[in-house]
Amino acid sequence: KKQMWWSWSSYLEEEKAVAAPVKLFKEHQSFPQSRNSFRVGMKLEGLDPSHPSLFCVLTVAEIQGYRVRLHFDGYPECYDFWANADSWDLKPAGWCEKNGHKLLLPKGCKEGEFNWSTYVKNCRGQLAPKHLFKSLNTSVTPSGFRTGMKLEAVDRKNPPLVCVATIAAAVDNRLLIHFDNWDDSYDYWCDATSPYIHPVGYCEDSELSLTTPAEYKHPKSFSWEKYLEETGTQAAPARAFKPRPPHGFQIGMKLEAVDKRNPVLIRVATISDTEEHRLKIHFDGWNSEYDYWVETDFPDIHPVGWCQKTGHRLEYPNAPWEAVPPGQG
Ligand code: MLY
Repeated sequence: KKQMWWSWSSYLEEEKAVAAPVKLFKEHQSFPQSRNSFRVGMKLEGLDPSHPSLFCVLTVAEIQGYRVRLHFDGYPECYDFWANADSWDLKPAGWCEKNGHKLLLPKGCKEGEFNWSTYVKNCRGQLAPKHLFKSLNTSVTPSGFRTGMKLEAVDRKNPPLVCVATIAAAVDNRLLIHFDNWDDSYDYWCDATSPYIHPVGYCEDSELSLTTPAEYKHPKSFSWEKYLEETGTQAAPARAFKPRPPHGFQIGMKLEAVDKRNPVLIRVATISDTEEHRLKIHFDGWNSEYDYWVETDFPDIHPVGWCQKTGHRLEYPNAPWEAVPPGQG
Protein backbone atom coordinates (compact mmCIF):
# COMPACT_ATOMS: atom_id res chain seq x y z
CA LYS A 1 0.00 0.00 0.00
CA LYS A 2 1.35 3.38 -1.01
CA GLN A 3 1.18 6.37 1.27
CA MET A 4 0.06 9.75 0.04
CA TRP A 5 2.83 11.63 1.82
CA TRP A 6 6.31 10.30 2.06
CA SER A 7 8.35 11.23 5.11
CA TRP A 8 11.72 10.13 6.42
CA SER A 9 10.35 9.30 9.86
CA SER A 10 7.62 6.96 8.63
CA TYR A 11 9.96 5.48 6.04
CA LEU A 12 12.65 4.69 8.61
CA GLU A 13 10.03 3.15 10.85
CA GLU A 14 8.57 1.07 8.04
CA GLU A 15 12.01 -0.10 6.94
CA LYS A 16 13.23 -0.58 10.52
CA ALA A 17 16.30 1.34 9.46
CA VAL A 18 18.39 4.10 11.01
CA ALA A 19 19.54 7.38 9.59
CA ALA A 20 23.32 7.75 9.39
CA PRO A 21 24.14 9.93 12.44
CA VAL A 22 24.82 13.56 11.53
CA LYS A 23 28.13 13.50 13.39
CA LEU A 24 29.59 11.04 10.86
CA PHE A 25 29.33 13.64 8.09
CA LYS A 26 31.99 16.21 7.31
CA GLU A 27 31.08 19.85 7.71
CA HIS A 28 30.74 20.32 3.95
CA GLN A 29 28.31 17.37 3.73
CA SER A 30 26.19 18.36 6.69
CA PHE A 31 23.55 21.06 7.22
CA PRO A 32 24.88 24.41 5.99
CA GLN A 33 25.12 27.38 8.35
CA SER A 34 24.27 29.93 5.69
CA ARG A 35 21.91 30.33 2.75
CA ASN A 36 22.83 29.82 -0.86
CA SER A 37 23.10 33.42 -2.09
CA PHE A 38 24.33 32.69 -5.59
CA ARG A 39 22.04 33.90 -8.39
CA VAL A 40 21.66 32.74 -11.96
CA GLY A 41 24.02 34.70 -14.20
CA MET A 42 26.75 35.32 -11.63
CA LYS A 43 30.27 34.64 -12.86
CA LEU A 44 33.13 33.08 -10.96
CA GLU A 45 36.20 30.85 -11.17
CA GLY A 46 36.10 27.17 -10.30
CA LEU A 47 37.72 23.77 -10.68
CA ASP A 48 36.68 21.55 -13.54
CA PRO A 49 35.51 18.30 -11.89
CA SER A 50 36.77 16.21 -14.79
CA HIS A 51 40.18 17.94 -14.76
CA PRO A 52 40.56 18.67 -11.08
CA SER A 53 43.55 20.99 -11.24
CA LEU A 54 42.15 23.34 -13.84
CA PHE A 55 40.36 26.55 -12.87
CA CYS A 56 37.84 27.84 -15.41
CA VAL A 57 35.53 30.79 -16.03
CA LEU A 58 32.05 29.71 -14.92
CA THR A 59 28.53 31.11 -14.82
CA VAL A 60 25.78 30.07 -12.42
CA ALA A 61 23.13 28.50 -14.66
CA GLU A 62 20.61 27.15 -12.12
CA ILE A 63 19.95 27.09 -8.39
CA GLN A 64 18.42 24.21 -6.41
CA GLY A 65 18.42 24.67 -2.66
CA TYR A 66 22.02 24.80 -1.50
CA ARG A 67 23.33 23.65 -4.88
CA VAL A 68 24.32 25.49 -8.05
CA ARG A 69 24.63 24.31 -11.64
CA LEU A 70 27.74 25.80 -13.21
CA HIS A 71 28.33 26.41 -16.87
CA PHE A 72 31.75 26.74 -18.55
CA ASP A 73 31.68 30.04 -20.44
CA GLY A 74 31.92 29.41 -24.16
CA TYR A 75 31.49 25.64 -23.90
CA PRO A 76 28.45 23.41 -24.55
CA GLU A 77 25.95 22.81 -21.78
CA CYS A 78 26.81 19.12 -21.65
CA TYR A 79 29.84 20.02 -19.50
CA ASP A 80 27.72 21.81 -16.87
CA PHE A 81 28.08 20.41 -13.36
CA TRP A 82 26.50 20.78 -9.91
CA ALA A 83 28.30 21.92 -6.78
CA ASN A 84 27.35 22.85 -3.22
CA ALA A 85 27.31 26.58 -2.55
CA ASP A 86 30.12 26.23 0.02
CA SER A 87 32.40 24.15 -2.21
CA TRP A 88 36.09 24.97 -1.87
CA ASP A 89 36.32 24.46 -5.63
CA LEU A 90 34.45 27.72 -6.27
CA LYS A 91 36.41 31.00 -6.17
CA PRO A 92 35.61 34.64 -6.83
CA ALA A 93 36.81 36.35 -10.00
CA GLY A 94 40.49 37.25 -9.70
CA TRP A 95 41.35 34.43 -7.30
CA CYS A 96 43.57 32.58 -9.77
CA GLU A 97 45.56 35.65 -10.67
CA LYS A 98 46.05 36.50 -7.01
CA ASN A 99 47.17 32.98 -6.14
CA GLY A 100 49.27 32.29 -9.21
CA HIS A 101 47.05 29.65 -10.81
CA LYS A 102 46.36 29.39 -14.48
CA LEU A 103 42.75 30.20 -15.45
CA LEU A 104 41.23 28.46 -18.44
CA LEU A 105 39.66 31.32 -20.39
CA PRO A 106 36.24 31.21 -22.00
CA LYS A 107 36.45 29.66 -25.45
CA GLY A 108 37.51 32.32 -27.95
CA CYS A 109 39.24 34.61 -25.43
CA LYS A 110 42.89 35.25 -26.15
CA GLU A 111 45.58 34.67 -23.53
CA GLY A 112 46.82 37.98 -22.14
CA GLU A 113 43.76 39.86 -23.33
CA PHE A 114 41.35 38.57 -20.74
CA ASN A 115 40.25 40.97 -18.07
CA TRP A 116 37.39 40.13 -15.72
CA SER A 117 35.79 43.57 -15.56
CA THR A 118 35.74 44.13 -19.33
CA TYR A 119 34.57 40.56 -19.83
CA VAL A 120 31.65 40.89 -17.45
CA LYS A 121 30.69 44.25 -18.95
CA ASN A 122 30.76 42.81 -22.47
CA CYS A 123 28.53 39.89 -21.59
CA ARG A 124 26.31 42.07 -19.37
CA GLY A 125 26.90 39.63 -16.56
CA GLN A 126 27.77 40.23 -12.94
CA LEU A 127 30.55 38.93 -10.72
CA ALA A 128 29.58 36.71 -7.83
CA PRO A 129 30.40 38.88 -4.77
CA LYS A 130 33.35 37.72 -2.67
CA HIS A 131 31.37 37.19 0.53
CA LEU A 132 29.43 34.32 -1.07
CA PHE A 133 32.56 32.19 -1.04
CA LYS A 134 32.76 30.35 2.22
CA SER A 135 36.19 28.87 1.62
CA LEU A 136 37.78 32.30 1.93
CA ASN A 137 36.58 32.78 5.46
CA THR A 138 37.93 29.59 6.97
CA SER A 139 40.93 29.85 9.26
CA VAL A 140 44.00 27.88 8.39
CA THR A 141 46.50 26.21 10.69
CA PRO A 142 50.02 25.88 9.27
CA SER A 143 50.41 22.32 8.08
CA GLY A 144 54.10 21.75 7.46
CA PHE A 145 53.46 21.22 3.75
CA ARG A 146 55.15 23.69 1.42
CA THR A 147 55.02 24.14 -2.32
CA GLY A 148 57.79 22.14 -3.99
CA MET A 149 58.05 19.42 -1.35
CA LYS A 150 58.19 15.81 -2.53
CA LEU A 151 56.03 12.88 -1.47
CA GLU A 152 54.59 9.55 -2.64
CA ALA A 153 51.05 9.77 -3.97
CA VAL A 154 48.46 7.50 -5.51
CA ASP A 155 47.65 8.33 -9.13
CA ARG A 156 43.84 8.62 -8.76
CA LYS A 157 43.41 7.92 -12.47
CA ASN A 158 45.54 4.78 -12.15
CA PRO A 159 44.90 3.77 -8.53
CA PRO A 160 47.34 0.87 -8.32
CA LEU A 161 50.23 3.28 -8.90
CA VAL A 162 51.99 5.03 -6.03
CA CYS A 163 54.25 7.60 -7.61
CA VAL A 164 56.94 10.19 -7.04
CA ALA A 165 55.04 13.44 -6.66
CA THR A 166 55.34 17.11 -5.73
CA ILE A 167 53.17 19.55 -3.84
CA ALA A 168 52.46 21.95 -6.68
CA ALA A 169 50.46 24.33 -4.47
CA ALA A 170 49.29 24.60 -0.87
CA VAL A 171 46.29 26.89 -0.39
CA ASP A 172 44.12 27.06 2.74
CA ASN A 173 44.19 23.47 3.98
CA ARG A 174 44.36 22.04 0.47
CA LEU A 175 47.30 20.55 -1.39
CA LEU A 176 47.68 20.25 -5.15
CA ILE A 177 49.43 16.98 -5.96
CA HIS A 178 51.46 16.81 -9.17
CA PHE A 179 53.26 13.76 -10.60
CA ASP A 180 56.88 14.41 -11.49
CA ASN A 181 57.52 14.81 -15.22
CA TRP A 182 53.90 14.14 -16.14
CA ASP A 183 51.48 16.71 -17.49
CA ASP A 184 48.94 18.19 -15.08
CA SER A 185 46.05 15.99 -16.21
CA TYR A 186 46.77 13.63 -13.28
CA ASP A 187 46.93 16.44 -10.69
CA TYR A 188 44.39 16.63 -7.89
CA TRP A 189 43.62 18.66 -4.77
CA CYS A 190 43.39 16.90 -1.40
CA ASP A 191 43.97 17.61 2.27
CA ALA A 192 46.54 16.40 4.79
CA THR A 193 44.26 13.51 5.86
CA SER A 194 43.97 12.10 2.34
CA PRO A 195 44.61 8.34 2.32
CA TYR A 196 46.21 8.82 -1.12
CA ILE A 197 49.32 10.71 -0.04
CA HIS A 198 52.29 9.35 1.89
CA PRO A 199 55.66 10.54 3.06
CA VAL A 200 58.83 9.70 1.18
CA GLY A 201 59.86 6.13 2.02
CA TYR A 202 56.32 4.80 2.39
CA CYS A 203 56.57 2.36 -0.52
CA GLU A 204 59.87 0.99 0.69
CA ASP A 205 58.50 0.51 4.21
CA SER A 206 55.34 -1.17 2.91
CA GLU A 207 57.17 -3.23 0.29
CA LEU A 208 55.23 -1.64 -2.54
CA SER A 209 56.80 -0.58 -5.79
CA LEU A 210 57.18 3.14 -6.30
CA THR A 211 56.49 4.55 -9.76
CA THR A 212 59.45 6.80 -10.59
CA PRO A 213 59.14 10.09 -12.48
CA ALA A 214 58.36 9.76 -16.20
CA GLU A 215 61.53 9.35 -18.29
CA TYR A 216 63.63 8.83 -15.18
CA LYS A 217 67.03 7.57 -16.39
CA HIS A 218 67.59 4.75 -13.96
CA PRO A 219 64.20 3.76 -12.57
CA LYS A 220 65.58 0.51 -11.13
CA SER A 221 68.11 2.29 -8.98
CA PHE A 222 65.89 5.20 -7.91
CA SER A 223 66.80 6.51 -4.51
CA TRP A 224 64.99 9.34 -2.78
CA GLU A 225 68.17 10.67 -1.29
CA LYS A 226 69.75 11.01 -4.72
CA TYR A 227 66.58 12.38 -6.31
CA LEU A 228 66.06 15.07 -3.67
CA GLU A 229 69.64 16.13 -4.16
CA GLU A 230 69.39 16.12 -7.97
CA THR A 231 66.25 18.21 -7.88
CA GLY A 232 67.35 20.40 -4.99
CA THR A 233 64.11 19.72 -3.17
CA GLN A 234 62.89 18.61 0.26
CA ALA A 235 60.69 15.75 1.35
CA ALA A 236 57.38 16.76 2.93
CA PRO A 237 57.80 16.10 6.68
CA ALA A 238 56.14 12.87 7.84
CA ARG A 239 54.44 14.70 10.72
CA ALA A 240 52.47 16.83 8.23
CA PHE A 241 50.53 13.75 7.07
CA LYS A 242 47.49 13.28 9.27
CA PRO A 243 45.70 9.95 9.58
CA ARG A 244 42.01 10.02 8.74
CA PRO A 245 39.95 8.64 11.65
CA PRO A 246 37.66 5.64 10.99
CA HIS A 247 34.50 6.92 9.25
CA GLY A 248 31.96 5.10 11.44
CA PHE A 249 29.36 4.56 8.70
CA GLN A 250 27.68 1.16 8.78
CA ILE A 251 25.90 -0.95 6.22
CA GLY A 252 22.16 -0.24 6.22
CA MET A 253 22.35 3.37 7.37
CA LYS A 254 20.17 5.76 5.38
CA LEU A 255 21.18 9.07 3.87
CA GLU A 256 20.53 11.42 0.94
CA ALA A 257 22.83 11.16 -2.08
CA VAL A 258 23.19 12.80 -5.47
CA ASP A 259 22.33 10.54 -8.39
CA LYS A 260 25.68 10.51 -10.16
CA ARG A 261 24.10 9.77 -13.55
CA ASN A 262 21.57 12.56 -13.28
CA PRO A 263 23.15 14.93 -10.78
CA VAL A 264 20.23 17.35 -10.59
CA LEU A 265 18.54 14.66 -8.46
CA ILE A 266 19.11 13.76 -4.82
CA ARG A 267 17.68 10.41 -3.78
CA VAL A 268 16.87 8.42 -0.70
CA ALA A 269 19.85 6.10 -0.30
CA THR A 270 21.40 3.37 1.86
CA ILE A 271 25.00 2.46 2.62
CA SER A 272 25.27 -0.97 1.00
CA ASP A 273 28.95 -1.64 1.71
CA THR A 274 31.94 0.02 3.33
CA GLU A 275 35.71 0.05 3.03
CA GLU A 276 38.32 1.83 5.12
CA HIS A 277 37.93 5.09 3.21
CA ARG A 278 34.97 4.52 0.93
CA LEU A 279 31.22 3.92 1.08
CA LYS A 280 28.97 2.16 -1.41
CA ILE A 281 25.77 4.08 -2.06
CA HIS A 282 22.57 2.25 -2.98
CA PHE A 283 19.47 4.09 -4.19
CA ASP A 284 16.39 2.78 -2.40
CA GLY A 285 13.95 1.10 -4.73
CA TRP A 286 16.42 0.81 -7.58
CA ASN A 287 18.49 -2.07 -8.83
CA SER A 288 21.90 -2.46 -7.22
CA GLU A 289 23.52 -2.01 -10.64
CA TYR A 290 23.17 1.72 -9.92
CA ASP A 291 25.17 1.45 -6.67
CA TYR A 292 28.44 3.32 -6.64
CA TRP A 293 31.48 3.82 -4.41
CA VAL A 294 32.38 7.25 -3.06
CA GLU A 295 35.14 8.62 -0.85
CA THR A 296 33.97 9.30 2.71
CA ASP A 297 34.60 13.03 2.16
CA PHE A 298 32.58 13.07 -1.08
CA PRO A 299 30.57 16.33 -1.11
CA ASP A 300 27.41 14.77 -2.57
CA ILE A 301 26.27 12.65 0.38
CA HIS A 302 24.17 14.27 3.09
CA PRO A 303 22.40 13.40 6.31
CA VAL A 304 18.70 12.59 6.32
CA GLY A 305 16.74 15.87 6.21
CA TRP A 306 19.35 17.81 4.22
CA CYS A 307 17.09 18.36 1.23
CA GLN A 308 14.23 19.58 3.36
CA LYS A 309 16.49 21.94 5.32
CA THR A 310 18.13 23.39 2.23
CA GLY A 311 15.04 23.55 0.02
CA HIS A 312 16.13 20.87 -2.44
CA ARG A 313 13.77 18.38 -4.02
CA LEU A 314 14.23 14.79 -2.75
CA GLU A 315 13.42 11.76 -4.93
CA TYR A 316 11.50 9.22 -2.87
CA PRO A 317 12.01 5.48 -3.36
CA ASN A 318 9.56 3.92 -5.79
CA ALA A 319 7.10 6.75 -5.71
CA PRO A 320 4.21 5.97 -8.05
CA TRP A 321 4.57 9.34 -9.82
CA GLU A 322 8.16 8.66 -10.63
CA ALA A 323 8.79 6.28 -13.49
CA VAL A 324 12.27 7.45 -14.44
CA PRO A 325 15.12 5.14 -13.37
CA PRO A 326 18.35 6.68 -12.10
CA GLY A 327 20.40 8.26 -14.81
CA GLN A 328 17.67 8.53 -17.43
CA GLY A 329 15.88 11.67 -16.39
N1 MLY B 1 48.84 4.13 -18.96
C1 MLY B 1 48.95 5.47 -18.52
C2 MLY B 1 49.66 5.57 -17.23
C3 MLY B 1 49.95 6.96 -16.84
C4 MLY B 1 50.41 7.04 -15.39
C5 MLY B 1 50.68 8.45 -15.02
N2 MLY B 1 50.89 8.62 -13.61
C6 MLY B 1 52.07 7.90 -13.11
C7 MLY B 1 50.95 10.03 -13.26
C8 MLY B 1 49.63 6.36 -19.58
O1 MLY B 1 50.72 6.06 -19.98
O2 MLY B 1 48.99 7.31 -19.99
